[in-house]
Amino acid sequence: MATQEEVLAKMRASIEDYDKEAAVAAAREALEAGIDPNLAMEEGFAKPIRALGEAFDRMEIFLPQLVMAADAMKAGVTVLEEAILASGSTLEKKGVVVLGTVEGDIHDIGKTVVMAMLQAGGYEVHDLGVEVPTPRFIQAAEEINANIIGMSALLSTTMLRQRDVIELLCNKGLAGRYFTIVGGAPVTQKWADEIGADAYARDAVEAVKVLDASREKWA
Ligand code: B1M
Repeated sequence: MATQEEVLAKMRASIEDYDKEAAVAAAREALEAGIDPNLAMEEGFAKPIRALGEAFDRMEIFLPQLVMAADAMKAGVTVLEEAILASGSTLEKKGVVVLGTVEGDIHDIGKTVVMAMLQAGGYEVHDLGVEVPTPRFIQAAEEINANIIGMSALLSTTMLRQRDVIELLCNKGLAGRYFTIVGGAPVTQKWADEIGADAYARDAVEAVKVLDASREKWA
């Protein structure tokens, strides 16, 4: 059987080669080898896609290549996601979350990972998808009687929409009604503090920890 490092190398290569089938096969191999799906997600998929993002930045690769790499990653993530979800299937419901990528932003891989981790951690998550209009976060939270509004943003331009949602909550007299959590590559604790978000998480694992530590706010 291949070693952990060999399997992770196959996962990385599948993203670098923009190869969906190889990504799915390598993700399955990682699970069969007993590799922690969170470790596989970070080391096998997230690292190479970020490296390709930097290569795109330096104009060493073009957008279609980045899209193909992201497609390969999404296919592989689906396999890992199932395993992460299965690991949390018997947990109690700790809170109800509406989660989405903010208006004008189509990045959904990180949000999908956050959703899987929250579900595995015992949260009921309603995925609003990408490019979610600002009022939709609040409307959805009202409709399903959620406790938490989660907003993902990957662009320094669209992170401003996180602030819009929080401002709209205040304008509607709903400040404090929902616990707000923000994240995404350009988002920082400083930004979360500045816009009055209740919490910030650097990654999906931290999102679960942060919400777990704040449960008395809605329980
Ligand atoms: Co885009 N993109 N992209 N992109 N892309 C970035 C974000 C960028 C940094 C790349 C770069 O230039 N180096 C750059 C943004 C620059 C900036 O604003 N600072 C960028 C750009 C510019 C763009 C376009 C504008 C490019 C163009 O058209 N010229 C365009 C945007 C279109 C739009 O949204 N309107 C665009 C498009 C795309 C693709 C379609 C090619 C593809 C997305 C495919 C998809 O999502 N279906 C793509 C990708 C893949 C990336 C990079 C390379 C990787 C993102 C990713 O999936 N990471 C990215 C570079 C980077 O991030 N360094 C980049 C893996 C994922 C697991 O991590 O999403 O960070 P991440 O999520 C993490 C944490 O951030 C956190 O937990 C997650 C899991 O650990 N987290 C949360 C995320 N959301 C959270 C919410 C929480 C808590 C934690 O609470 C609610």
